[in-house]
Amino acid sequence: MSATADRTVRAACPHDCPDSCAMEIGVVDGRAVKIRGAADMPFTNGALCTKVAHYLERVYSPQRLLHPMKRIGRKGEGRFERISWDEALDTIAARFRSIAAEDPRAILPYSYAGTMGLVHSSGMDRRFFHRLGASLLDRTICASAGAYGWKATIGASMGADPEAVADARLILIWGANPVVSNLHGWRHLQEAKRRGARLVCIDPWRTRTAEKCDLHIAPLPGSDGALALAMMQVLIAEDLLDHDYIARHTLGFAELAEHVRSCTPEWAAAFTGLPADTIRQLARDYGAAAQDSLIRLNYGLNRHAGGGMAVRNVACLPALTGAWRKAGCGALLSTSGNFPVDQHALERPDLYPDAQRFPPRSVNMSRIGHALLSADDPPIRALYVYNANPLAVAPDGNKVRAGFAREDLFCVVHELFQTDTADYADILLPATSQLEQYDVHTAYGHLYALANQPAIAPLGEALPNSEVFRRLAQRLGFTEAALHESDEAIAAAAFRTDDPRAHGLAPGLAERGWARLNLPRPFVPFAQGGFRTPSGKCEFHSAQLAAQGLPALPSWHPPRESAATNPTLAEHYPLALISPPARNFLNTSFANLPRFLAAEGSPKLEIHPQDAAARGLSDGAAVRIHNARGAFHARAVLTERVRRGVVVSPSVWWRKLSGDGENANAVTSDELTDFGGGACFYDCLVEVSPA
Ligand SMILES: Nc1nc2c(c(=O)[nH]1)N[C@H]1C(S)=C(S)[C@@H](COP(=O)(O)OP(=O)(O)OC[C@H]3O[C@@H](n4cnc5c(=O)[nH]c(N)nc54)[C@H](O)[C@@H]3O)O[C@H]1N2
Ligand SMILES: Nc1nc2c(c(=O)[nH]1)N[C@H]1C(S)=C(S)[C@@H](COP(=O)(O)OP(=O)(O)OC[C@H]3O[C@@H](n4cnc5c(=O)[nH]c(N)nc54)[C@H](O)[C@@H]3O)O[C@H]1N2
Ligand SMILES: [Mo]
Repeated sequence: MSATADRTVRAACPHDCPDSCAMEIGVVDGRAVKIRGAADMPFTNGALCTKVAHYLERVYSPQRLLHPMKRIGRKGEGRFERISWDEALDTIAARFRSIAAEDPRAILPYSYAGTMGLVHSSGMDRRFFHRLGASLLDRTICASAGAYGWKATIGASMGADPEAVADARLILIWGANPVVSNLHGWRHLQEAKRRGARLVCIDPWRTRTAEKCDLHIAPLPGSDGALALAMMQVLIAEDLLDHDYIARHTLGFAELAEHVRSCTPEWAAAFTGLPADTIRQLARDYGAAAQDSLIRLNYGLNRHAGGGMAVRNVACLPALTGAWRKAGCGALLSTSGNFPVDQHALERPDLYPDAQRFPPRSVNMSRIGHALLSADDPPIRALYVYNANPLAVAPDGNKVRAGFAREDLFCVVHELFQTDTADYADILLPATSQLEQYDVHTAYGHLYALANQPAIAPLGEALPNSEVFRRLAQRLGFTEAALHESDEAIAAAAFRTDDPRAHGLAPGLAERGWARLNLPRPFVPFAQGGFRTPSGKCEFHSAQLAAQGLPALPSWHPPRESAATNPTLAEHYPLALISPPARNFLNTSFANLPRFLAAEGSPKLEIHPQDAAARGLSDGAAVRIHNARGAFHARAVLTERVRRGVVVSPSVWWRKLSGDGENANAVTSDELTDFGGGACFYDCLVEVSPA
């Protein structure tokens, strides 16, 4: 580190990103002065992304919340007055105690991945709410549909080794934008390209990633399920198959072949908006690459009504060609299932007090507006938000705002910043940043665990999540030892030490802050089958899905909102809106800091010049994007990066920093996906008008 640093601290990037970087923090006189990617950690490779390279601006931002506060204005107004931690915690404990006396399920925790650390996102917090008997939160806002579709087919969140992909010869980057949202994974994909691999990007939007690929195929949003079915049809009809792999390691091939017989490229053309020849050629190229192909999926294609099935259909492809046989080939969505996390030890669901009297209840986080406004029994009377900014990120934002505005709702928000959600808090608590807390991390885009040592003392009166729950547990008289363990003790129990994959993790984490799972290198998980499904095979036919009343075979589940599948709606709202990650924001994190706001400028809407002309819109014009659920404003960017009929608004903006108090979630729907109860952010028809 720099010559002036007193010491260098090993840290881990806490953010919700596949790359989970190892970091080194240089500290002088108790102040962090330097941050860089760990040079010795192979996946991080000494580099950080454009956001986290400037993480110290976030840590030391003058916008940081530094002491507890209570609301003095109206809900949403954002006016607060400083109080002591004692007053804040006494107030929360008193409210929780009185509500819990009637029915603890009227209390709801709301959290997602502000930090991905196990201690501060699925440790003491979960223990506390389990012990309280609060409603459970179904954490569906990002990946649950795709994860479910993958799991039904492959059995666990496992796939190709991200560090071995340079050996693939054909790479389909499908519903993913690694240049923006998986930068360190992109390095390996680029290496494949340098070695002669052909890269094909499948994305309705011509992203930075698409620009760098050899071919960009732009299907209509939500049509991937049909595209993958048609690819299967061609592979089977033209016998571009690995019969040996299919016979040994798959289940239901005969039914699949029969089932997809009519799913020709001509059939899929109508849904995907792609020429049948393009689809047929893609399938032939994929078949010709045989075992040397990789599909790098991310979650873009899972944010649609049929998102679970779309991922399932794509996940079937490598078993047909036998691509799972080769290192770095097959497919990759998430690596998270490789980590032997001891969820029970971390979360302690057994602490739930009285399941007889109060049968556990789950609330789906993707429908938080609905949940707060409905007359469910019991209604939600108190909400504790941490690691999340639902006012800005949850779908159907007007409903969400109406729910949070309920005068009778007691709302606690624990945050680093006064977010849109914080404005609705009754009690607003200051949270520590990653540099001020201890944690351990898994990853979903590589195979290394990470440890994060605190580099500096907490700023102001900020406290980590775990400490607030320990103090609340104390006040509520919860005496169980699990509610008073240190962060280090929680972390020490995070991995199942009896699992061979965890062998050697602890010393590696302690010595240098990262350690690869004890897996072969390269890790080729399904070379000899061994899928984690009930049959141990890649399940083209899933009895599990059938038992739940879902289609057993890969099927076409159309978008809820599209011109082809909902023409009546499309008469009023003809344009399909997607609102994927902006390069300089991380969900809404970083989206309040001057550097990143300056880089993004203002909310934008990319629209095809012909769609713009039809509406009298010129480049740079202020536009109103609207449907029956709501409206938001942006500047029009006329570009052929989007095809006709599709518009793109890079996200997620803070509502109060966007100019009109709204963002793209003003128009998104809180209907759920086919599998896993996921959010349908990109299944959204709108109209665009001059503002
Ligand atoms: N810079 C940055 N990085 C991030 C994030 C961020 O906000 N900013 N967010 C993090 C998080 S939480 C996540 S979950 C990941 C997300 O990372 P990704 O999964 O890569 O991002 P997505 O929003 O899911 O969208 C990926 C691509 O899918 C495309 N897409 C949208 N609809 C469809 C469709 O129907 N079919 C196909 N084929 N493509 C479609 C979008 O245009 C987009 O380019 O990234 C993480 N990394
Ligand atoms: N329109 C649209 N909406 C989307 C998406 C999209 O692509 N388009 N993407 C969706 C996706 S993939 C996701 S994952 C969600 C993300 O939604 P969220 O997980 O809510 O992500 P953020 O908006 O980054 O908010 C996280 C908050 O946690 C806070 N935080 C960070 N660390 C800590 C900590 O240690 N303690 C506490 N108490 N707080 C902390 C941060 O300051 C930040 O305000 O958004 C979804 N919403
Ligand atoms: Mo996400």
